[in-house]
Amino acid sequence: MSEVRIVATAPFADQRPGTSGLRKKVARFREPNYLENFIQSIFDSLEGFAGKTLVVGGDGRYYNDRAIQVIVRMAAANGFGRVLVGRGGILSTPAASCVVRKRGAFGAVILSASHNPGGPEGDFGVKYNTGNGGPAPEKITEAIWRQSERIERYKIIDAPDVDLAALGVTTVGAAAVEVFDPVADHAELLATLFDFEAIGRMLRGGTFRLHFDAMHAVTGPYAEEIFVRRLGAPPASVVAATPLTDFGGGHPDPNPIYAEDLMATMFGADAPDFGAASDGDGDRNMIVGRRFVVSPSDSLAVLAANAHLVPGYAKGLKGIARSMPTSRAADRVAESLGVACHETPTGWKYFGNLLDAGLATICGEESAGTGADHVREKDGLWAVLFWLNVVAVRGESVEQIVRDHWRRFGRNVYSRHDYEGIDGAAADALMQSLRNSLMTLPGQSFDVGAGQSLRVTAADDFAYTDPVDGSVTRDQGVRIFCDDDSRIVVRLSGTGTEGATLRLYLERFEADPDRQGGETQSLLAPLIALAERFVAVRERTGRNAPTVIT
Ligand code: VG1
Ligand code: CO
Repeated sequence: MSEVRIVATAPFADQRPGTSGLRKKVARFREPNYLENFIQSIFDSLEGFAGKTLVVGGDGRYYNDRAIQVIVRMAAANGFGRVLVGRGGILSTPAASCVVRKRGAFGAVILSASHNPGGPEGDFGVKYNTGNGGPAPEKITEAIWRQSERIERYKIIDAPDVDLAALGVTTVGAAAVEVFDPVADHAELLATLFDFEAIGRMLRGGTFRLHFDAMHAVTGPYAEEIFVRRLGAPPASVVAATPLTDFGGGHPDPNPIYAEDLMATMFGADAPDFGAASDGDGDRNMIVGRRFVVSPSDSLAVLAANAHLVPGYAKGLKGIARSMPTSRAADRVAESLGVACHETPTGWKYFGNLLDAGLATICGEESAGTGADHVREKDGLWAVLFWLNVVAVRGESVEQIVRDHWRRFGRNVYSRHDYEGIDGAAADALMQSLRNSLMTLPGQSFDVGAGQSLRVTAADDFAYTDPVDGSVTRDQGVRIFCDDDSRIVVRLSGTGTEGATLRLYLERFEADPDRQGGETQSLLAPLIALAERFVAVRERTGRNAPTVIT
């Protein structure tokens, strides 16, 4: 039997996980020992996995296959008894979460940089999920980082590559390595939650047309199985369905800028009825009606308000949870349902405890992530099926459903402005100066043009106390509230690999149905002007306009 080899190594100074795992350029990950160090640091931060099962898979991006071979050999060397690998190395993030739960695995290593571009010049990423199927909580990610700073050796077994193309079990050292179908378990789970009869009738009926764009990322095989094979939609309903190592050169981030093909189709002549896309690792979703983009924050609220129409949620919701920058549209729904709406820092890892404790059923983020307690990750196809289920039952268009929601609950007009790739030092200085000004803002009134003024009622840096384990997370983004119930949020991204990305989140409530139909950026213009005054993006970064507006 092959021997465990102990390899001497030295720490890398940049292995602290961000919002969702460790993300770096592929070139960095390919440096000798870089991947090995991080994987060993994960294993060294965990206890009690001897003989247990580890799930491994990724979004199919460049270096996925090589990294999997290394991780399998390291898992075996470190004493895992069984390693489950998705065929072809493919496993969407929600499917990984599903498999961990279904097979009672100890945890999962998911290889993805999610919405970041891929290819030899692109990004790569590694995240660790625990036995509940969810992203490792901060306690663990910080332990991994500390371990990475003092690592001296890693363990690996020399063994031939596992054939990832063939289903079946082989052995590496003392571990059984099982290559399994990455799609089946997840598709089966989703089928238990939604009315596949009603959705299937709609998709096969010949009048309603679905257009799902997998953006050459991981969801293609899942979408084909679910929409085409199980629900009977015409094969042409799913496009860009083959996962490519560089996502076809695209940016697998489903928003109106990067999902340009989807936008062109949904805003073109003879547009389909329903458009959707997902991201690199299949956990995000974008919903587009005919010539109508649904804001992700609205999407969360609409799904919660219509959950009673969906079999898996007909008995009611235990609660709703949203990340802090996500609009408060969901809070209004929670209030009308008589359940709590929890507000967490950005990143899915904060939802795990709430879901495990039964404090929330549905969760969402403004970055186009929605999901529920069927897994412990956001789930792109879950959201698309949920929407299709609601459309099938209500027999209304996406646009009608959203406009009706606004009339009923009011509209939380919402937008995010991203400034990507700005200078890191300038970004830090901007945040520091903003934080320094927080104490002085409340009570001040500001002229925002057109004879209007806004008064700041409160300003802080968001901190979160987990209601389940009491852990406290600070400095999660600056919030500025105004007297018309509007809000400005500013934070730096924790998923980028080059420079800094500044995210500016703008939200204003509009109760008047006659004014709800306006264009988002014009409705937010006074708030945008105010934000520029506080944040001074132009002056501090030299940028005149955001790179991405969602
Ligand atoms: C972004 C989003 C956040 C999301 C995270 C991971 O983080 O804002 O809502 O949870 O990406 O999503 P940040 O720190 O860049 O703002 V995914 O689908 O890229 O794993
Ligand atoms: Co993702």
